[in-house]
Amino acid sequence: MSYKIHYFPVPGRAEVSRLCLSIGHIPYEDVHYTGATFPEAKPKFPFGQVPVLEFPDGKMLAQSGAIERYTAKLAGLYPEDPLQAAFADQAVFLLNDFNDLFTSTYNLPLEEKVKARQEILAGKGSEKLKMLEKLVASVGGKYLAGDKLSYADLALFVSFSTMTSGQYDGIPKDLLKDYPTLKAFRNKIASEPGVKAYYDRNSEGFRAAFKPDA
Ligand SMILES: N[C@@H](CCC(=O)N[C@@H](CS)C(=O)NCC(=O)O)C(=O)O
Repeated sequence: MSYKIHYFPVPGRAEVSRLCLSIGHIPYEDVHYTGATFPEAKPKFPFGQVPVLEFPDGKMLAQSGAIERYTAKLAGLYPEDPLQAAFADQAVFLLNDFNDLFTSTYNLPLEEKVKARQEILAGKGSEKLKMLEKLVASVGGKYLAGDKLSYADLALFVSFSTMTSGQYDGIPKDLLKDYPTLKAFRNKIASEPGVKAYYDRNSEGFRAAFKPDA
């Protein structure tokens, strides 16, 4: 009996938690859904959405942010020092502000989606990217909270690998060309042994963009 992560077969909102469990050598199983199989499973989840972490005893935890923090704590990837923990959370909440800008674009028809995303990137999106770049530069491009890897580093890595995968209409693969510190940071986290090992095992689909040299 091990943990189960219920989600779709994409990185998305489950990937940071998968990475935490994997880096922490905590056994878990991925349970994947498709558009066709999800509706039948939906009612069994606490809030009708995924990701959901299922415990060996059948208990279920929803909300990606809660699952990330829980799995990070299990794996030693959530700082024990309260201030460092707050700095890790601060980075993740700023990243969420950036990611949330795109939420309203997901279900738009292609042409409108591309236009909306380009407008976001030209405006509020670039403001947030500049802030994220400044934040990463302020820690000397090392780790976001203290002197070791935390779930916040993984969160930035996952978001920027996803965004530069070429799979998001309207978001260019060279999104980070004007943000060299963010780009170097993404590459550095991709090269962390536990992260690299995960993508050596899981390189299907757009996870090719999660490699150090992508
Ligand atoms: N705030 C939630 C949002 C979860 C969410 O939007 N899940 C989507 C997939 S990314 C979902 O389950 N969609 C199917 C549905 O709502 O029926 C979280 O971060 O976990």
